[in-house]
Amino acid sequence: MMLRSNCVRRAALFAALMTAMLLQTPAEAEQVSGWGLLNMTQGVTDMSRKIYDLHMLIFWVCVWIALAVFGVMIWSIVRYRKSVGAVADTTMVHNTKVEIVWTAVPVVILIAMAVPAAKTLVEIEDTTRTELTIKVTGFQWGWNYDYLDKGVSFFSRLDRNSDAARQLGSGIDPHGVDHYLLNVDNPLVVPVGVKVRLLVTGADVIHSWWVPAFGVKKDGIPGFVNEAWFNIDADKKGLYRGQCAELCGRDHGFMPIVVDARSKEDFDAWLKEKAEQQKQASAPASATSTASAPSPASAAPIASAPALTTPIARARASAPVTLAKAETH
Ligand SMILES: [Cu+2]
Repeated sequence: MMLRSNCVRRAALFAALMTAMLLQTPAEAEQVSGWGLLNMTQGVTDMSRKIYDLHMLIFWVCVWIALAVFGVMIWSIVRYRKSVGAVADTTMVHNTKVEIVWTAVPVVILIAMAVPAAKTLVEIEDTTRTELTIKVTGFQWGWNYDYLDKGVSFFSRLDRNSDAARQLGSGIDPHGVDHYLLNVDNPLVVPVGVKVRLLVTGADVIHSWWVPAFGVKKDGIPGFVNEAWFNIDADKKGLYRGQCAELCGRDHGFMPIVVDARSKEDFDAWLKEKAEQQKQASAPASATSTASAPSPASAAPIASAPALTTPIARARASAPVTLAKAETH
């Protein structure tokens, strides 16, 4: 009887502590140094912040359940040990009330967690009202980006400096390479403040397009088209980095993702220029003689040779382009 009343008192104390800690978490959630580095990023989209908040909510629920269960367990083991003459309280064995309580409480906790989780999942899957659609195709080992109905398509692969440094016996110190293994030749360019829809697929094996700052990680599976979307905060222009998140073969670790988020105006200008370049490049051979000349970072280095049909072949023939733009986030 005494054990039961003690348990109830301590359970109430833990519940009060849980509530207090849950209220404290938003301040801690903003940490971006020290222990905060171990946590997932809050990202630069409304959705990524919602995912982060959900993650923190579930995290603290789990932490406090663990503390309550292990706390009561350890305290009971020490307080009621045989060496101090404790006698087992058998009133709780096969006790119907207790059975009901410890079945109902976890069910209530699970339902309480399922509600915000389902709400967030539904939002993640809501690809309606998008303004721009980009088809993302994973290749061994790189990404092809198609701006649907915009006449722009290009291949994005590991930048040449990283590629050179990673070769066995290259003699190049990776520490001296800017964003070693995290840079690409042609970043995906998108506008900020616009809901962008991605159609993600794979051309050979399963890949996964993952950019943590957007809260997007979507598998690219051959024969399937998966949807994802993001809407970058209007004031969060800059470069965002990601990687393939599905073990896809030998060079899986060498197919990074770089997204160049620009203002709507800059993006429109870039898209127009890129479309024009690619239109010229795909014109009859006589008209393409100038298209393969070294191009600036924003220019289209692909499709200069009509005979190169696969994205990889086109990418290999393209001029190296290095990201010169400073990161702004
Ligand atoms: Cu991959």
